[in-house]
Amino acid sequence: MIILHHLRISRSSRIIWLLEELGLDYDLKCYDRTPEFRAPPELSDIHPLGKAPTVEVDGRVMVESGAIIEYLVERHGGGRLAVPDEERSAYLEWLHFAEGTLAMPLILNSLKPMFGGFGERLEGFVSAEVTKLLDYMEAHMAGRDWLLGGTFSGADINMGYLVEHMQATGLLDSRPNLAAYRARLMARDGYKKMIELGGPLRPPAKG
Ligand SMILES: N[C@@H](CCC(=O)N[C@@H](CS)C(=O)NCC(=O)O)C(=O)O
Repeated sequence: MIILHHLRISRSSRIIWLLEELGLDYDLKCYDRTPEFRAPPELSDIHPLGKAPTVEVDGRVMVESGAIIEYLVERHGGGRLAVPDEERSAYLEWLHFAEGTLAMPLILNSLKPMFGGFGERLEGFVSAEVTKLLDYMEAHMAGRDWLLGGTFSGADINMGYLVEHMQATGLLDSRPNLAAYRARLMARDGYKKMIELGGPLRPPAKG
């Protein structure tokens, strides 16, 4: 049995979505964030990093969303979300772009209020980087439904969580292709199930 350790309001929601799209049985264990918005100590009992997602599968404890998505699709997907050979290199590129390049500046940018803003040099670095990456994605999504074009894949699931950070920080207001992509992601049954089982992807906006 696959066990998913899910931290509420976090990236691990992605793996709920993936497991639902793959139609797999799994055991979902949910954890709440601490008042400091960190993972609780119990997650460190499962894996020393104490991060989410953490998945127990095939006798191993696995971390890193991109690796988990790649492994579950290939070993347990039974053909679901399989990517045609000719799209494989683009698939791997987008799957790993999400966490390898995009996540760090994007999430830093959305956590900025939590830190009371950044100094001038960090602010300049993060905002220039976020603008470059999102403009690149906006141009890529022109005329495409999904990251690979017509094929919905695990790369879209990895990206979906980050698209929510884009939305929450107003970055989609001037990027219609990415805004339409978000609407397509949200219309999927697996996305809806993810929210139903795992809760929201972002903390509620302060009124
Ligand atoms: N690159 C990793 C990042 C994992 C990660 O940083 N997860 C966050 C949740 S969004 C976490 O566990 N934060 C809680 C903490 O570090 O205390 C992945 O994609 O799985």
